[in-house]
Amino acid sequence: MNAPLIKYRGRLNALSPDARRRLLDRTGTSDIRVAQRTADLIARVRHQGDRALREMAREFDRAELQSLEVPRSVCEEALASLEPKLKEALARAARNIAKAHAAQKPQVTEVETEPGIVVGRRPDPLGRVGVYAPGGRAVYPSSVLMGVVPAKVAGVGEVIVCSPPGPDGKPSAGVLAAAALAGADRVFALGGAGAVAAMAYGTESVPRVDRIVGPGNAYVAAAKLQVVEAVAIDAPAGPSEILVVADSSADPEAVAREMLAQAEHDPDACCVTVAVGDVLAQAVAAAVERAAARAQRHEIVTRALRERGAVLSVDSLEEAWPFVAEFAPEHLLIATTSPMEDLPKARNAGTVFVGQYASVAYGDYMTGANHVLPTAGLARAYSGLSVLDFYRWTTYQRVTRDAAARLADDVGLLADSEGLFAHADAARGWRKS
Ligand code: HSO
Ligand code: ZN
Repeated sequence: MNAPLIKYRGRLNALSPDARRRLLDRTGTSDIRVAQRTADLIARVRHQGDRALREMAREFDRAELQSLEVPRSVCEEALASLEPKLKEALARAARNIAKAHAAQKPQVTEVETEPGIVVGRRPDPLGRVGVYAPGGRAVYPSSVLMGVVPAKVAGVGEVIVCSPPGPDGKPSAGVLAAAALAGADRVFALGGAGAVAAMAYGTESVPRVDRIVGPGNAYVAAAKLQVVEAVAIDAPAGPSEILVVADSSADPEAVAREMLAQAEHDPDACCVTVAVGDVLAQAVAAAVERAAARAQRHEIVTRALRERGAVLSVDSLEEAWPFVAEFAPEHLLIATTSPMEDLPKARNAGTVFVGQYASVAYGDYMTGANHVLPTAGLARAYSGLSVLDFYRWTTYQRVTRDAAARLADDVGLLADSEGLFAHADAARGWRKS
């Protein structure tokens, strides 16, 4: 007992190589039994379809499902029964998400690479998308909006939502209400690996989708990785993370609030502050300790901070940016004197909160940015969910008669050099003699 509340303290540069490695390595423990059980569940759904899904609902959710699909009227009722102020807040969030994502819509591009040769690329909305919404501790109607609204903005043909049922056979009312508000086309009372398998391969009741998005528990994450032969997925998302970069302009209490906000998501959440100067670091650590002591989700918060919390100091901001890039946080909050000047220096963050007034909570719910983001350092290469995830691209090329004649000889030469003589023939077919 009496382990310090914040696991890593002191100077960033003084962290032992081992501590630094542990702080940076947030990849999940890939449990072989989870992978095996997930594979069994997927196989059951592939072979027995709806029957397997009903059995799994009985087994895992203690739900007796009449129909796997939740009628539209039930979702509409859930929306209508929301407390009016809450409903208005959810609608405001949906509007902002729609606005922000509409601005991201991609365009057709065409370029003439040589006279008479045009190469084009056209975005096509996906035909059908599945949005997974977890049950249990992480029932987040806001996440339903983050998946469904951008898909609808992109013009996806059909958006389905899967979320595990409670014992009454229905997903949580908040999830149903958000699905109705966001304009989901169909909702299914399905959870876990079974839901992922159903969306990947299709069953009698559940249509196969082209891409599955949305976070889930370890089984959902494992299942998504196991069905990639059949369906596209989004970037794997694990426990929440925040990295705050703060200088003397930052309010330590505000920094502590941000640390607590992401810590309360998950005992495996990773919350880190890099502060300029020891005095600020001390003040932030003290504020985090006070806030943790009175946190409502005390158990989760303290476990997260004890396991992975960090408040580290640097001599100057310049020292912080290489660490930011290496850490590649899901959320980065830049609480500095000139946050807009610092923004370009911040690399590899899932999403950035510019200036201390930009609380991560605002982005989690309301600014319009997406909160489905890469974690565990995957922000090095992956981006947060956006409207682009709901398109595929078709490239095309157009060649005039004259341009064909100009291509014939060089393409023939390249084809000959690869021993592909029919290619060479096809190329030379339009030669002008
Ligand atoms: N911060 C979470 C998203 C969320 N926050 C949902 C509140 N509700 C993503 O890491
Ligand atoms: Zn959050």
